Amino acid sequence: MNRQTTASTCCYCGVGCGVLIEHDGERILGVSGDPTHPANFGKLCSKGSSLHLTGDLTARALYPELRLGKDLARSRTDWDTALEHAANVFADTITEHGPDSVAFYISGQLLTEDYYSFNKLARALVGTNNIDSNSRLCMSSAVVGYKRSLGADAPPCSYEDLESSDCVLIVGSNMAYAHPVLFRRLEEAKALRPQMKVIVVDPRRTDTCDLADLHLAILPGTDVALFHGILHLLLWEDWIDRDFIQAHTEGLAELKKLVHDYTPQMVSQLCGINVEQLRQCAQWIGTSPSFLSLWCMGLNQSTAGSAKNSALINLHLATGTLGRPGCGPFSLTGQPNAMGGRETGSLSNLLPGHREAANPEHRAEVAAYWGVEQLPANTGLTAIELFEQMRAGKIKALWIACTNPAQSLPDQNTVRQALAACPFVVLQEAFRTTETAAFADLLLPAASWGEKEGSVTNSERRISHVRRAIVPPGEARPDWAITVDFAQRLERRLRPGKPGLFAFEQPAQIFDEYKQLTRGRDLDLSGISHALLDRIGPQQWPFPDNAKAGTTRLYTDGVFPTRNGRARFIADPYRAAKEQRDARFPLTLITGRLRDQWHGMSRTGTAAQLFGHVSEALLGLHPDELRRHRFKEGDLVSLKSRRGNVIVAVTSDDSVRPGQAFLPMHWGDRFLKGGVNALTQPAFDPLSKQPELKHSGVRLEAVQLPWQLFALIEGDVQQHFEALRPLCEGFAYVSLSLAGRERPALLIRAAHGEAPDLQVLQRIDQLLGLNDGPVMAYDDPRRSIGKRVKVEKGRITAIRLAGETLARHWLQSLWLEGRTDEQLRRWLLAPLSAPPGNAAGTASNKTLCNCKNVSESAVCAGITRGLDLNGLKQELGCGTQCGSCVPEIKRLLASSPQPIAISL
Ligand SMILES: Nc1nc2c(c(=O)[nH]1)N[C@H]1C(S)=C(S)[C@@H](COP(=O)(O)OP(=O)(O)OC[C@H]3O[C@@H](n4cnc5c(=O)[nH]c(N)nc54)[C@H](O)[C@@H]3O)O[C@H]1N2
Ligand SMILES: Nc1nc2c(c(=O)[nH]1)N[C@H]1C(S)=C(S)[C@@H](COP(=O)(O)OP(=O)(O)OC[C@H]3O[C@@H](n4cnc5c(=O)[nH]c(N)nc54)[C@H](O)[C@@H]3O)O[C@H]1N2
Ligand code: SF4
Ligand SMILES: [Mo]
Repeated sequence: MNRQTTASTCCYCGVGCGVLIEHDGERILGVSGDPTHPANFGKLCSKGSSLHLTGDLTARALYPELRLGKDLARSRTDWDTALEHAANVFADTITEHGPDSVAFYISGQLLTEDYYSFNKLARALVGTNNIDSNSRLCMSSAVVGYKRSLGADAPPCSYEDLESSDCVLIVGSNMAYAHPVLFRRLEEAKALRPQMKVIVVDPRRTDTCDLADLHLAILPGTDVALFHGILHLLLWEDWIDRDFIQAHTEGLAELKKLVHDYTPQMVSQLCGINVEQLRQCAQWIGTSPSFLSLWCMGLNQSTAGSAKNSALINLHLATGTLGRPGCGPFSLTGQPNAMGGRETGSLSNLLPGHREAANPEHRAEVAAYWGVEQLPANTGLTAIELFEQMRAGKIKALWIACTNPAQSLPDQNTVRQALAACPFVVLQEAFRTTETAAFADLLLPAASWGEKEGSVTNSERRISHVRRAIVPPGEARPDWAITVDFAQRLERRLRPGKPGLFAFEQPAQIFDEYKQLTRGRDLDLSGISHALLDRIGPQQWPFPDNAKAGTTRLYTDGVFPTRNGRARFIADPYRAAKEQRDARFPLTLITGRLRDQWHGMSRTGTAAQLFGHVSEALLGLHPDELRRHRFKEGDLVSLKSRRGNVIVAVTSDDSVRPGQAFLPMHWGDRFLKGGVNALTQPAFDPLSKQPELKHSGVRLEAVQLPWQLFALIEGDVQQHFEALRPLCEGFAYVSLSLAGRERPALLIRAAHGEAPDLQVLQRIDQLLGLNDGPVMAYDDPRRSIGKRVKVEKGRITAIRLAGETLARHWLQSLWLEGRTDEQLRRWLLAPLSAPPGNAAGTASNKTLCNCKNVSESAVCAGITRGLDLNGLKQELGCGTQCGSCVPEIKRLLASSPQPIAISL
C-alpha cells in the first residue's frame, strides 16, 4: 500500500486548523494536526481528530439522481443528462418568469473558488441577486456590526491576541465546544499568566465558564443593555481613552445621552445579574491595559444582532482597545469558510471584494471586470425571505449547495412547505441522507473533505490552501466543477454566441480571477495565489501584490475604512428578544452546539463514537423547572412553540436557569422526529436579516405515550437507518442514535399512544433479523409487551423491546460489554420487564474523553480514589490528546467532595 500524507485543513469550524491527511490515494486512513499550520500548531479537537472515521461511503451521494415529477422517486442518471436537464429548466424559467424567479442558496462550507463561481453564475449570467448563504443564519450580524462601526467587514485581530490579552470577554460563545483548539490556546495562555482576566457572558453555565474569573448569566437577549450598562460605568469612572476617542472616532455624544439611562440598577435588573458583577466586569474592561472580546452566535442570532455587535464594539472604541496586541473586537466565525463567503460577496446584498449590490458604482466595477453589460439592481432575497417567497410560489427553481435547509432554517413547517412548493429543486450535496435530500428533484453528488481543492479563510483572515488527498467516490465532483459545468451549459442558452464567462479548468484559475476584484480594497489579497500559499504557508489578508507577508492586525494607525477615517459609536437602544416569556409560553428555548457533533450530523452522525459524549436528543431543564412540572429525568414531554411541536425526553440541567430550556441544534427530523427547528422562529434583525435562532417561547405539556419501543442493531448502520426510520414514521416520538466503537450499532427509541399494528412490529423484527436464528423471545400479547434478543457467538447483536422498555440501559450495557449471562436468560423468559436486581435504571455511561475512550464513571472512580487532573491524565489517559474533555473533568473534580488529608 502506498501511504502518503497531504497537508490540508479541517472542514469543520472557523478556527481553520491545518490537518495532515494520511491516505493511499483512494481512502483516507488517518488524520493528525499539522504542526506547521499557524492556526493550530498541530492540535486538533475531538471532531477534527475523528475526521477519518466519518463520511461513511454508504451515506454519500455517489451518482446524479433525477426525478421528473414530484410524486416520482429519483433514479440514477449521468452527469450530462442531469446538467442538460437543469440548464433547460433554469433557462426556460428565466425566459418565462424573469431572472428573479430562480435562486441560489449556498453555504459557508464551500471553498472560495466554489463561492466565486456561484456568485458569477447568479449575478453575471442569470442576472439575479437571489443568491444567499447559510451565513445569513450565522455571520450576517457580525458583518453589519463591523461595517457600521468600523467601515468594513474585517475582524481586526489575530489568534495571538488571545495569548497577549489582559482581559478577555467571551460573549455568546461556547468556545470550549465550538472553537476548541482556540480555547486550548486561551487555557494555556491563562495558565502561563493567571492574572489574565476571563469574563464569560452566557445565559447558560457552559464548559467555557470553566476558564472564567467572572460568569455573567444574563437573561437571554439582554446583551445590548449589558454593554450600554458597562459603557455607562466606563464613562462615569472615567475608564475611557479620551485621546483615542478624540482622534479616531465619532458619535460618542449621542451615545452618551443614550447610555446615561442605563444605570447599574436598571441594567442589573434587565439582565438578571447583580450590580457587583456588572461593576467588576466594567472595571476589568476599563482598567486592563489590553482588552479583547470574542463572540459568536449568542450575539449574532438575534433580532437585535446588529445592535449587539455594535454595542460591543462601542466598548473597544471607548477604551481605545483596538489595533494593538491583545486588543480588539474579534468575531469568531462559525463555518470553515464563512469569511471566504463574505469576501467573495456571497450574501444577496454583497458583491465580490467587500462591495455592495445596492451600490451602482460597485456594480459597474464588477460588471466591467466580468465583461457583462450590467449587474442586477433588484434587491436579492435573504434566506428567510427567500423561503417565504418560495412558499408563496414566486421562486420556480432553486439551487441548493452544501447546506441542509430542511434541518437548519427556523420554522421548519414553512420551510418544508416552501421546498415542496418549488417546481424544481437542485441539491448539490456530499451526503444523500440529509433532510433536504427528500425535496430534491435533482441530486448532484459533491466531492467532500479531502477530495477537493481550493482555499478557505479562517476567523483571523488567514487563507489556507485546501488540498485534495484522494479521488472523490463514485461520480462525485468538486463543487466549483459542477457549478462551472452547469454555467457553461446555461450560457449556451442565455448568451449564445457571446464570449464564455466560465473558462475555468482549475481552482487556481478561479482564485486568480477573483483576487483581482479585491485589488485596492480593504481586503486586498491580490498578492496571494495557490502557489504562494504552497511556498510560504497560510497568510492573513490584506496581502497586496508584492507584499512579503500577511497582515497580523488591522487599524494599527487608528484609521478606519469609513468616509472620514473615523470609527463610529453606534447608539442603538436595547430591544428585548422577540418572544418574551408569557402565560402561554412560559419558557425560553435556547439552542446551541454539542462538543462532538456538527450541525445536521450528515458527517459526524455516521461515526458511532461521536455519540459517546451525548447519545440522544435531550431537553435540558433546571431541576426546579422539572419539579414544578412534575417531570422525572427521561420523561417524554411535548415541547410546543407558536410554530410547531416536538416530543423529546427531558433531563435535569442546572446550567440553565429556571424559565429556560436548552436543546442542541443538531437534531433534525432524521434523528428526532420533527427536529429542533420545528420550534424556532423566523423573526430577524432589521439590518442583518439574521433570524433569532437562539430564543423561542415554548411550553411543556405532559404526553401519554404508554407504548414504547427500543431497538438496537449492529452492522451496516446506514442501511438499517434507511430501512427502519420510515417504519417509525407513524409513532409520536422517534429518536435515533448510534453507539459503540468497534462494533457500531443503530439505536432507536420510539413511543406512541397505543401499540402499532402487529405488521409494523413484524417488519421491524424482520429488518433487525429477529424473526429467525438464535433469538430469545418472550411475548405477552395481552399486555402488548414483547422482548427479543439475538445472541450470536455468545454476544448480543440485536435487541427489540416493545410495550415498555425499562431494561434498555441494562441490555445496552450487556451488549456493549459483549456479555451474556444466566441473568439475561432468566430475565428473558420471565414475564417481568424491569431489569434484574439493582441494574434498574442504570443510565448509559457517557464517554467523556473521545480520543482515549474514557467514560465518565471511570473518571469519577478515579476522583474517588483521590486522583487530581494530572493523576487522571496519567492513569486513565483522558484529556491528554485533544483536551476537549478537560473542562468537564475539572468540573467533576470541583463538584466532588475533596478527599480529606489526614496528617499524623
Ligand atoms: N462542536 C461544534 N462546533 C461548531 C459547530 C458545530 O456544529 N459543532 N458549528 C460551527 C458554527 S457554524 C458556528 S456558527 C459556531 C457557533 O459557536 P457558538 O456560538 O459558540 O455556539 P452555540 O452553542 O450556538 O452558541 C453559543 C452560546 O450562546 C449562548 N446564548 C444564547 N443566547 C444568548 C444571548 O442572548 N446572549 C449571550 N451572550 N449568549 C447567548 C448559548 O447559551 C450558547 O452557549 O460553532 C462552530 N463550531
Ligand atoms: N436552532 C438552531 N438552528 C441553527 C443554528 C442554531 O444555533 N440553532 N445555527 C445556524 C448556523 S450558525 C449554521 S452555520 C447553520 C448550519 O446549517 P447547515 O448549513 O444546514 O449545516 P450542515 O449540516 O453543515 O450542512 C452542510 C451540508 O453540506 C454537506 N456537505 C459537506 N461537504 C460538502 C461539500 O464539500 N460539498 C457539498 N456540496 N456539500 C457538502 C453536508 O453533508 C451537509 O448536509 O445552522 C443554523 N441553524
Ligand atoms: S477546532 Fe476542531 S473543528 Fe475547529 S478547525 Fe480545529 S480541529 Fe476542526
Ligand atoms: Mo454557523
